[in-house]
Amino acid sequence: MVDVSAFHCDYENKWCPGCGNFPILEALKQGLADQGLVPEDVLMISGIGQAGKTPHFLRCNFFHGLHGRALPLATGAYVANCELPILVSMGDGDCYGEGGNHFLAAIRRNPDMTLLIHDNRVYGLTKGQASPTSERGFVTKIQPKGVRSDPFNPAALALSQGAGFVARAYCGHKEQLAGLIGQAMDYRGLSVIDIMQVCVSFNTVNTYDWYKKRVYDINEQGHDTDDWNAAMDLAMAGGDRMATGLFYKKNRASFADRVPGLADSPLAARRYDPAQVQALLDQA
Ligand SMILES: Cc1ncc(C[n+]2csc(CCOP(=O)(O)OP(=O)(O)O)c2C)c(N)n1
Ligand code: SF4
Repeated sequence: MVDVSAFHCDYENKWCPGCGNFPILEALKQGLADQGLVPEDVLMISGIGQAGKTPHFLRCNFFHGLHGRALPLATGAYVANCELPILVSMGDGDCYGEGGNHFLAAIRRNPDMTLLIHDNRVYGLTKGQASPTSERGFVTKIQPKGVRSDPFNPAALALSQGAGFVARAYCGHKEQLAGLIGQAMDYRGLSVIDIMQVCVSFNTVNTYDWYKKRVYDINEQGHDTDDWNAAMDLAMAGGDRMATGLFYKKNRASFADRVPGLADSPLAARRYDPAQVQALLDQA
């Protein structure tokens, strides 16, 4: 068993005290340690935002890319070495706004990686603009009369597009999140975990108290994770009860299963053979 402290990193952390990113980071370390992984074997890719800083505070290999672009970067790393455990850390603005089309493409391609979306329903890093998951009416400095658009429903969208592993978690329930991260890493294909995260500085609506009254664990209540219709009902349910847990799991061909060149061994493990390259050039 790997100790959680193996993933500890001393880099100075400037997240606000009380930020929901802290328990997510702790759950992440726990989930990785439970997998028996060591930092040298883990790759995390992120984009821009408070959530995008997560790998700075985790001992692991990481690449911090552009806003919204973590998924294509991670897909590139996966194509190079489809045996690497890859995690992607994004904010709701990063994943569903700037990177929305990459989210759709990743569901279609189904690369084997774990996507963690820290969904605080606001743009934290840029000081509080509305995000795609902000509730209609949510007031911000640049939306003083409230957001006019309807919020995006991540779990429902992922389910509707055929994602094979769809979960929703809450930052205040670390044990549950660590368990979901473990299950996501065991799944072969894209696993999506939308994590409801508190932003204590710029979202005074969706607070710890607000969530505490609403969240419940569907897996403790015997939800059937094979049942797509039941999963969709849970994802769509509004009101005062907010479902968390693994909504849906189904085996799908991963990206490596679909591309014959990746089936035998990862590209990174193959020897460069200049003669083969020359032969291809000669044929061109
Ligand atoms: C192409 C581009 N557009 C806009 C920005 C400015 N920007 C930086 S972070 C961010 C939003 C961050 O919000 P979110 O992804 O929800 O993450 P959080 O900070 O809340 O964790 C924006 C708009 C940028 N860096 N690059
Ligand atoms: S602004 Fe919000 S998301 Fe960013 S560190 Fe502070 S509490 Fe966390």
